[in-house]
Amino acid sequence: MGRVLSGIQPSGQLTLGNYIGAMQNFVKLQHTEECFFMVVDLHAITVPQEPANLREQTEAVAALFIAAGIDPSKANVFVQSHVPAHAELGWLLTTLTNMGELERMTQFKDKSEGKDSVGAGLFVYPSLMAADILIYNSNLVPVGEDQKQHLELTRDLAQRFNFRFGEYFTMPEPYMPKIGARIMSLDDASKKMSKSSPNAGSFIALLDPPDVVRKKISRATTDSGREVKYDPANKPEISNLMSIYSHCANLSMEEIEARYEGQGYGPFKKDLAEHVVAVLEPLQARYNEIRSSGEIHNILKQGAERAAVIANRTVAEVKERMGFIAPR
Ligand code: ATP
Ligand code: LTN
Repeated sequence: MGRVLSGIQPSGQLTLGNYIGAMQNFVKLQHTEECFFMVVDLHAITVPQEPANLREQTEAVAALFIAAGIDPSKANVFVQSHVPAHAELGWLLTTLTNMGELERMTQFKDKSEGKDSVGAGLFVYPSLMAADILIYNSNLVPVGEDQKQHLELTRDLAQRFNFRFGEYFTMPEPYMPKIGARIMSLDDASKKMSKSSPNAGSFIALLDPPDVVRKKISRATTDSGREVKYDPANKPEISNLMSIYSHCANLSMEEIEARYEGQGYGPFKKDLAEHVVAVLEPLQARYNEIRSSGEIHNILKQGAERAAVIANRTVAEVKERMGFIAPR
């Protein structure tokens, strides 16, 4: 059995991109691996968050994990800040990280672009992410394509630590869906679907009501042709919608192409909306149940307790190897 860790930021409404790129794999991996799934609140505050929003979104993301099918008796679900060892290892790894490595990170470049002032936390964010992963000696990290570069840095830091202080950390690998590792915006297929987009029409939120989903899909940008064909280079908009279709209806691209041959985009979009709604409706019903029961707090408490046992052990070992003395 391997170890799996991943995190999602409570920085807005979770989208279909988060679901297809990451959460569907969380659900799959829980059956065969030892899993740790976190709401990464310490990462979310690398851009300004209103305290009331942060509180609400943290509970919402945790409840969405369960609503999406994560079984808390199989996987550990918890909040990053409830296991303070993450922040401690984050600092230790920050001291092993070079400025140049952080300057190259595309997520940092994207999120700091055009801003007058950028917090130092946003810059050192990848070292904390490396700590999240290495603290459990995780070997698999289910993420979307945008996180690949952070994973590469994590491996470099693990190697650097092992070289300087003796073999200790496991080398983690990204685990991505073959299709759908990068779901694009509905209004611009050159941009990733993002929960922090100012245009709500660009993403489908997991909690969007059915009619909103139908409207957003019917308005999604397409090319001026009429052939439903998977061709990401020449038909990026339709190919993106087909990736969503494929995940929600569990059909291959060939099956989707065959189904809409000669029919144009109208019937395709209509059916796509119904497949998305069929995935989201039961998820939303479970979400509402979990939120109103208040049971999420027990789940998070248990998850953090179990995670802390392993995380604390790692930090103690790392500090010992780096030459820190323990209190006696
Ligand atoms: P933002 O878009 O606001 O920057 P985010 O959604 O990328 O945030 P997280 O919430 O931390 O950031 O992402 C959680 C997981 O979802 C990550 O594994 C990320 O790679 C994945 N993910 C996010 N957006 C997409 C997308 N459009 N397609 C596929 N996977 C995605
Ligand atoms: N950086 C990720 C969120 C994240 C994460 C992690 C993902 C924080 N810690 C550990 C996987 C493993 C993001 O922005 N999507």
